[in-house]
Amino acid sequence: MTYATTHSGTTPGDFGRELLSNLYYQRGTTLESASAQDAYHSLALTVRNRLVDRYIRTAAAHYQENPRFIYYLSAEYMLGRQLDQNLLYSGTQECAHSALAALGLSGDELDALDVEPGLGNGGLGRLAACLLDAMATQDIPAVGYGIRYDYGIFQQEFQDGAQVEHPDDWTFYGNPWEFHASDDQQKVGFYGHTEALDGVRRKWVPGEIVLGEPSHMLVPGYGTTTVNIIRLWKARASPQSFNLSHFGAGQYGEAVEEIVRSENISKVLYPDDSTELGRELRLKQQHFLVTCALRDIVRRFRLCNSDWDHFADKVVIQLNDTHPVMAIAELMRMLVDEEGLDWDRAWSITRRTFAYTCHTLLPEALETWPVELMRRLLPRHLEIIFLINHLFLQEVADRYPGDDAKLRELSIIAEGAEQRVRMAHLAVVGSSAVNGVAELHSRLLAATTLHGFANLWPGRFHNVTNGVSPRRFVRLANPRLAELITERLGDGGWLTDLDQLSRLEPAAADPEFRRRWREVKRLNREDLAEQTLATTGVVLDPDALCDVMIKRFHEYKRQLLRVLHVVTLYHRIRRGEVADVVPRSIVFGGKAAPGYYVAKRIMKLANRVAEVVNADPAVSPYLKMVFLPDYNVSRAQLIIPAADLSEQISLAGKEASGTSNMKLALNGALTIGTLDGANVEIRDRVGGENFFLFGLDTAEVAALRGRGYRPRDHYERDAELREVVDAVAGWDGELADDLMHRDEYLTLADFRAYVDCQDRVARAWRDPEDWTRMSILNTARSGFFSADRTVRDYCRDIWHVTPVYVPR
Ligand code: 8GP
Repeated sequence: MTYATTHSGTTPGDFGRELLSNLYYQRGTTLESASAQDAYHSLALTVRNRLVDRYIRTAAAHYQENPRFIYYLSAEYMLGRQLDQNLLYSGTQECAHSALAALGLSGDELDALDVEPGLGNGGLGRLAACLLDAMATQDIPAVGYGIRYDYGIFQQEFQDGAQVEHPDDWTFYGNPWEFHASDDQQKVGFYGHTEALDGVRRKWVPGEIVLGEPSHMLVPGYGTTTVNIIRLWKARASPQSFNLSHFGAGQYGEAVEEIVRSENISKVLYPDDSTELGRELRLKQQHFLVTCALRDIVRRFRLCNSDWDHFADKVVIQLNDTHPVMAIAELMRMLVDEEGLDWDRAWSITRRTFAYTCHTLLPEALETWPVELMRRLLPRHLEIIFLINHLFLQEVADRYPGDDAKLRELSIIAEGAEQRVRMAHLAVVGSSAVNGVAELHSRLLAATTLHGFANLWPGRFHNVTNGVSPRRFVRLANPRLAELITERLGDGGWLTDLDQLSRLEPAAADPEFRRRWREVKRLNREDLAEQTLATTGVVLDPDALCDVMIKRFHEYKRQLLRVLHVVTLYHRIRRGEVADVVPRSIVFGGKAAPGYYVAKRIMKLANRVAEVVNADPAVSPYLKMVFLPDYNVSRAQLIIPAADLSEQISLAGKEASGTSNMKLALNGALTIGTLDGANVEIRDRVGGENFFLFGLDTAEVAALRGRGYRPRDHYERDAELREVVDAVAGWDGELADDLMHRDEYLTLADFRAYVDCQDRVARAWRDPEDWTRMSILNTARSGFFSADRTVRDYCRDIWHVTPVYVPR
């Protein structure tokens, strides 16, 4: 198999010698006495070295060219495992394989030691990783900025069906992919007070200083020389923080108190914000990230530039949701207070520099911070935000004279019992571009959530439909499919030009190709069955329809609707009504936020139903259900290639985009879904006849709510639904009660359409030739959902950057 890669010329002999040298000089050992960790770290370093050459050349080319850079600021990145990626991207997969064999090392054993970085949580974090991958692949000069969390989101385990969270100490044995730069620290202030300087300028005197210590990981492009970086910041206390006299007095806790307080800032991703202290910690994290990132961006700008008026020509700062939005106030503070620019000039630079991506439509997901908390923690930033708001509201008043309601609607400060800073409003006011992440989402944002702003500045609003990395989610996740596609299309060029997949369309009519396609799916289902058995003890039938729902647990995503359908099938099978039943493996994956009580109940219900279904000998030949714990990128890479059916069943108008829908369609799964998020665009592209559509659309949802939704009516009207809800009541009365009386996400309203649609799925599955044809067409028509296209859209509409080619 040959794929376009940039590195050539390494022989297994060279590779093996370098590995031994790394073992000797970096781990201080020899092959005879090396532990598995020694061997893994040496392998990782050998691969990493291949990328370092390219990184140095990339940095040199960027220095020479002085291009416009994209600085991507994100609270999370779900990078996925690095070893398989970096072997592929450095073109050393095969020679590493031979070298390891020659040294008597097991590649699989070492691969198992490669730990997925715990820097991300969900869709927004994985999107950030896909975009970094695509930017490097498209030769776009870019740096990702994030926090180097000590503990990732959490490791999920089930006890008695309930989610139990364990700390994810992802760097316990060290992280060979990371370069530390402990001499390049930044100082980050908190608390304190402000003092008058001249005019609007003021001096902030922080009450506490924490150090930000950077490290970076390499982000290689595929099929090109470019290697970008992601720079991560870890909070450190100054060496003086250790209290020697307390320690001497045996007060060991007090001795390290200050260190612990400082270093808690980068301890965990999304600390629980149900307490006052938790909320303060989250705001601290946000300020910590943006301060470190901005100082670094300014340092980089100054390497080749001196005039602030060129800043926005050289710097684009993309805000990934609202978590990094404090950067707007911090840049203003740096420019006005520290650099002495006048306000208007600083504001013009700031506004031209930032762009903001919104990832939600749920009003409750739009962050706001209490003014009082901000006043205490970041007094100068609050003053700046008030001034930005004051000037902005003058603009609004000029545009809508006498319209106080408009001022209240758009103000960055929400009034009420407690004043709060609306971060999304600050983001829109302080950016030159705002985008949603799918066509429907962008349209709804402009029509509802950010309606007033879209009227004020229509030109500022864009859509950039999300995309996924075909390297990660086809080539690495599904090598069998990648090989089959490559065989048909001629070479690996499709991996960087995914529209080429359309050339597979004629193959859908070729019986031999369909047979091979089915064979790949079947082998992938066998792999999944093997792993499922090993991790959960549940036996899956590799010939059964593999029906997957993989995503964060959230009520709006409606995992509960999925469970209701499983119970429906269970009842039918028990009654012997199997006309519309085909053998299925129901696969769930996903975590719930630790404090999200209802999501956790739904999860527990799913596990309970799985137990009942799997234990019933009359049912299990038709139905198996498994909840794979600890869903992450690695699990996604296992599940997606095996999937036949992709469950995208959120209530219309709630899912911003979804990206597992894209990954699954790209791997030949058919979607059962509502007209929500990017499902709409997937269906437009793959064709309505190759997509199982059901349910209310956004207009119907609004109309139903307008009439007054009464879930109980559905219960009373539909005997099968009644039976299902009654069964749920037996397992979890609270959930059943909520469904009957509130049902915020219209689960009962969509139940019948969903179940009928699932019956259509079963009938379609009975015709393997036609199913395979549809599956191939889903892949062939999903080229649009490449993250490369997403990056090209950002470049064209928002960033206005061009690639910088790095010589080989
Ligand atoms: C997600 C959206 O829910 C999903 O529809 C979209 O595909 C994805 O972002 C990428 O655009 N949003 C989040 O992950 C999110 O809001 N996370 C919150 C924890 C911040």
